[in-house]
Amino acid sequence: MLQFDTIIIGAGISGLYQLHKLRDELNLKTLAIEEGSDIGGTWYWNRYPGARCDSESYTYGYTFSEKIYKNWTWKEKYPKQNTILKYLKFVEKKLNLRKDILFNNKIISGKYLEKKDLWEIKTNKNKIFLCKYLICAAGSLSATNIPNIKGLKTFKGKYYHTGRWPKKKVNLKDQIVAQIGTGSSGIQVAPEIAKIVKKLVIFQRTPNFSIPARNKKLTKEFISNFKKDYEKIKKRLRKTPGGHTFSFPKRSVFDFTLKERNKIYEKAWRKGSLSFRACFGDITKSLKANKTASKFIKDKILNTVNDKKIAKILTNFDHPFTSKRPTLNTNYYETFNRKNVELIDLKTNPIIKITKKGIKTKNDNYNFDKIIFATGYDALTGPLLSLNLVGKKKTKLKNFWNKSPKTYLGLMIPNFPNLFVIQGPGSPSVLTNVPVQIEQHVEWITNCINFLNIKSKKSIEATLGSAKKWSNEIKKLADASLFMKAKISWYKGDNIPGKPKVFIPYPGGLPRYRNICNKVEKNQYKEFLIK
Ligand code: N01
Repeated sequence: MLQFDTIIIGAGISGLYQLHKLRDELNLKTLAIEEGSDIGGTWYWNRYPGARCDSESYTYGYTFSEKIYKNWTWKEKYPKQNTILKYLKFVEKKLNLRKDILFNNKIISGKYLEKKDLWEIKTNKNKIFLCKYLICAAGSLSATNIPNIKGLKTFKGKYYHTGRWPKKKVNLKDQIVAQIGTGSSGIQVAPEIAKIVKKLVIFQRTPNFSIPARNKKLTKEFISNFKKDYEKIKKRLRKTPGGHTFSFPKRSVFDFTLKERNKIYEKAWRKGSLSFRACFGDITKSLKANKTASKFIKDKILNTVNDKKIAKILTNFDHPFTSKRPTLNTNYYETFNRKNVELIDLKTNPIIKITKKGIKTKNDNYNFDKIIFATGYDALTGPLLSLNLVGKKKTKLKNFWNKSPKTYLGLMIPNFPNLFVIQGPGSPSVLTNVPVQIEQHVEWITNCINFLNIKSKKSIEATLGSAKKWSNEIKKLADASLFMKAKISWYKGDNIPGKPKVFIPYPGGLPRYRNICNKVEKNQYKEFLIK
């Protein structure tokens, strides 16, 4: 049985950087195990038509190496899925990581051997490994959710989930296609495939707020400036709550007249970016202020979509803007002006079942060649639970988390010593520009393992007390935010039947979170149980 100092689960953005840090800086015998046949994580699996990142390219990537930052050239404002994959391959090559990655192996179980202070993990290819430290870098949005709709197995056509899109080209030309789900993924897929399919029927449960992306080619001057500004950008990304270059101004919606306010919204709308939510400091904090942004967006949609009935369904919002993940789009609303696109409001016309030939709703019966599930993920906890982890005293993670995920800092779990989680529940993760949070996590974990090794320690474990305090801190912050005003939100587990209904990520912003983690590190991990 092969033994390693550390095993990393996943070879996406986090797994690759973690492998580099542990192998090249701490000289640890390290292996990354990846389910896919190549690196990339999210960007390996999400090959659906239109897949693109919502963070601006020059802010989306590693900043730990000036050389890597400056030697890669982003050419578009928002990078395409395969561009990000190329970027990650470029980084992987520079750091020579591939030789320490085992591909095509999915972890099916992990057991902590208390007497040996080792993790024993098994893969679906019957490989068994031992390691002292196990690091879960499996992503926050990798456990796909295909809703359990009656009859799916009887469907004679093909169906796909956006997050597990096949490598082989999916032929959609002249096909009659159903798309279920209108979140970030669905909003990107629809305009792309509407151009090639014979007919596209979009099933919407809840309308989402979406801002135009206004993607464009970057000018030579812009490219040269962001490379020159490397240090400045790196610092900036660490200072803002979301790890983007924009932060929230002090100015309130109510410091301005309606005309002035709309001018500010209009400018941001024309620019196109997630920074629309930062037009004013109170949009994400006060319902009254938020309503002005929601109304602005609603009016824009009503003015774009020709059919008034469809426009109404698309703007029948049941949650404040930003209480769910805001999305960016390229011609999403314009897509509903096409003759080959239909919108079904699942609120009034729900799906009864999937049939051999298509989908039966309360009012209609549809035939489809293909069904696309853009139905999201069992976010944050799903990837960890799928590993079937068993910690100290035979504690199963599934049981330990049956009422809520319990972590300290989102980084470690009581009863699961020497298991570190990157981007896990209880960390800012999905509320941030992800690579910025990933770098912070990887660097914290590396420093912690280095500390333990220098001090010749056997194990580190989060205490139940600190996990409890951390959950309370998350609850307090979430309760004071607009996030809890969303009726169905994957941030609080509403999208998965049976999932505990608690706010999952840490909503206090990256700088505050980073400070807490830094203090813990400076304090030599006193809050943890170290043996
Ligand atoms: O998933 P989602 P996603 N019956 O959960 C609907 C990141 N991301 O893959 O709103 C019918 O947001 C569900 O309806 P409702 C980003 O962080 C980033 O789109 O729950 N419908 C919703 O419309 C994002 O937030 C990028 O009522 C059902 C949709 O399916 C996260 O990934 C691109 C249903 C799911 O939306 C997830 O985005 C893509 C059911 N049973 C993703 N169950 C970029 O950076 C769910 N739905 C561009």
